[in-house]
Amino acid sequence: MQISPSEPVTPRTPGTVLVIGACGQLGLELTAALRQRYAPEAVIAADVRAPKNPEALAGGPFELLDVLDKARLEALVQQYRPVQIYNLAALLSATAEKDPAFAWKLNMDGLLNVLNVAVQYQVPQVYWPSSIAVFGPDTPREHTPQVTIMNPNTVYGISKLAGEQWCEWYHRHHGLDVRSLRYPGLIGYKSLPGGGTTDYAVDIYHKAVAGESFECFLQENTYLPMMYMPDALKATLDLMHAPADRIKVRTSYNLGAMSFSPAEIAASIQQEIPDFQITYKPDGRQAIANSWPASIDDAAARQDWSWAPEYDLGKMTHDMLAHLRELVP
Ligand code: AKB
Repeated sequence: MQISPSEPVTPRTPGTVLVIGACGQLGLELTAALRQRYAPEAVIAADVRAPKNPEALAGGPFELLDVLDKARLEALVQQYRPVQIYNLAALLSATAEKDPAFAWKLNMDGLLNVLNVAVQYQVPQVYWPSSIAVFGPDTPREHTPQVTIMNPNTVYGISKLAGEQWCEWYHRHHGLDVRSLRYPGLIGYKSLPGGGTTDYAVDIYHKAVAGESFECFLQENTYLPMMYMPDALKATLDLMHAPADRIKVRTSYNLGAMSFSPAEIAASIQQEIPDFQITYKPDGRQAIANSWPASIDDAAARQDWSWAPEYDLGKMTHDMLAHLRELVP
């Protein structure tokens, strides 16, 4: 693949950052965290649609961008000269199974467009999220190692595994400083996920605070790796700010925090809301969950750039419920 850097390269505005997929669950919160860290106007939020709640991204610039539209992506990179691009645009696991062709196109071509434009315009750093979905039914389920048998059996997982290999390839062949994390299920109160298998662990808190019972689409004993959003934001920013010589993994780092089942998250909610009830009605997402790890070994991240999570299930539940109660009086 031939990619030639464009000439001449104009000077960059220091600190300009482009976040693609800024209206998604992670995008909204990462954009806010980056705007807190840098000047708000230096963080360009971009998405294929404007945010449903305009307040959510009101602190800085917003640009419409379909990551599949190469010309528009290039124009924005020429205009803003970002020093970092975060490409978060993707279809998640459950949605991807319903539209495999589009999921592959968005998840793969979107990443390649970003990697190519970053090489062409000498963008110093790229971030791209991978997922526990890169693992499959042949993978050891407990304390899944960084390097192990993978064989994902979902479209989302296949696209994430291929994407990881592309990131490594661009680093090796073009010297691109592209970094990545294999996120577990992410849980936050500020934004809703969409189309994932781990999403039940967000919805359950909303139902609990609304005084409703929750029907879970996974069986009560299905353990999955999970993480509270503040830890995910900290991990992402710590990874991106670590010195390059500390980044030994150029595919994607395993990242762990906690692991629980639907029965355990329900019990932790019942500590604070004793009347809360959960019922179980597994659907097609059960098969996806069964193919994923139950817990993650993230020793490489801990060793290379000092990763350490702050939240366990009890601490997360307490914080989630407190914040959601403020939002839903
Ligand atoms: C999903 O459930 O699809 C995502 C993921 C684990 O990557 N939350």
